Amino acid sequence: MPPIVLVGAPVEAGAGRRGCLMGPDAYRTAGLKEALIQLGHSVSDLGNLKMAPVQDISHSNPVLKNLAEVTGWTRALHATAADLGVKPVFPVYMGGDHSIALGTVAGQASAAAAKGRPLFVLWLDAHSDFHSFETTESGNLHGTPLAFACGLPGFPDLLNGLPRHPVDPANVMILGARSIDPHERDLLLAHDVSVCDMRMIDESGVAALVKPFLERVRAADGLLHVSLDVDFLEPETAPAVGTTVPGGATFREAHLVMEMLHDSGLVTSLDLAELNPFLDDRGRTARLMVDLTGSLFGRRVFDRPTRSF
Ligand code: 6HN
Ligand code: MN
Ligand code: MN
Ligand code: MN
Repeated sequence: MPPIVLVGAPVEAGAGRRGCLMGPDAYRTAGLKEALIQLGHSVSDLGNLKMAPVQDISHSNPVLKNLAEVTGWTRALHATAADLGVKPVFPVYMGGDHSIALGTVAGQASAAAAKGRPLFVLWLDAHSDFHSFETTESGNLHGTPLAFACGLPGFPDLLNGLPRHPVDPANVMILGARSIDPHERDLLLAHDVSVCDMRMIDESGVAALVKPFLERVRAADGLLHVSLDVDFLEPETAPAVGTTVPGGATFREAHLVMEMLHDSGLVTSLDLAELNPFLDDRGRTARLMVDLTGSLFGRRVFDRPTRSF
């Protein structure tokens, strides 16, 4: 496994409530770096990125919130991800609300294009985040990053004239969905995105859903970006998020996904999104997110040499 690079993205401009800007520091306090070192990885922390709000940007939808800040963060994260994506490192983007993925996925996609390899995206979330800037009704731009990643129309020039490298919607899987707005549903159907909702998890289990997706990534020699939104999890298990929806993934379902991702060896970048430490219960959600990241990087319940029974 290449060295891990932690990137702090203290972004809250994309969310409907404040607090996600404390996310990167909560991950540091919860010992993310130390946990990964414990697993034998070499880890560096780039600290928190900075951004300049972009004033000369506008859009016809009057409900959009904090467009100047979100655009500033998108450009900063896009530049960082495009750079890290071509280096022999594994970037972990510590959000920050999910609008960080407007920049991280675009940057990783530009790096994948430079390497001539397709980028796949696994979106672990209660929501599909598949609004364009035209269709969002809340105006909270953390509801838009997956549509932007897939190259949908309806966005202003977030990348300052740099080319967008759209992720093929056929290379995306959303897992854990249980809150999809009507416009998002139309767009998801029109672009044929694979949406595995909670009912599918209930019926077949996460493993049966994740396995064929990973096989497709492997067959295509793809790179895999994982975007983990705290609200993928059941709110009783992970309360520190502003957009809770009941009926989420259990503790074990979430760990199993991470363990399978680790064993696949296919994941090349990760977002940790939507942690709102202001809403946490004695750091328990931050610690859970650190543990889940640990599972993605090789932690096992019981480590032993492989043997047959
Ligand atoms: N997230 N679909 C809702 C909206 O406001 O557009 C919720 C978005 C949630 C975004 O959780 O990252
Ligand atoms: Mn999200
Ligand atoms: Mn969500
Ligand atoms: Mn909405």
